[in-house]
Amino acid sequence: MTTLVQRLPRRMFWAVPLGVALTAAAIHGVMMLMPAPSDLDLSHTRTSETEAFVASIEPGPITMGEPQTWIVEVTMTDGSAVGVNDITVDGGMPRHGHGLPAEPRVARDLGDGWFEVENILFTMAGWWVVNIHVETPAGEDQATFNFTL
Ligand SMILES: [Cu+2]
Repeated sequence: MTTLVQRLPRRMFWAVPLGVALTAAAIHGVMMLMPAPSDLDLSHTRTSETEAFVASIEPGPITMGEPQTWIVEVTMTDGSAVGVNDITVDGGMPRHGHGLPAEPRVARDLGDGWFEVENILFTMAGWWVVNIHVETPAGEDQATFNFTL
């Protein structure tokens, strides 16, 4: 059995990586053009995946291209306290395959489960997610917030 590559004349070998690259670019292009799911939950209070906590965000008006500072409230379902070092924030654009263009910082513990998160940046229109991760005694859990800009 001969493969496609073996049957190609040697001077045609460039066509293989080019074909792979064009296919990948086409798939990426189609993904980028797909609209966000119509049933996205856009609420500002979400329960985490394993229901270890509930997170609420106060994003305020979002200005594209300017780092945002959000107030985030994290309430553990079991009533335990959560500290600034237990929380990380990340996100990205699911349809574009890239993360946030800047790394958010959980900058300050405001007390009573409230935290200030700096450096949340959006740089293009489309569907974004922001994930609040909390390290719990049972492992890591996350709550996901959706935004369409
Ligand atoms: Cu993007």
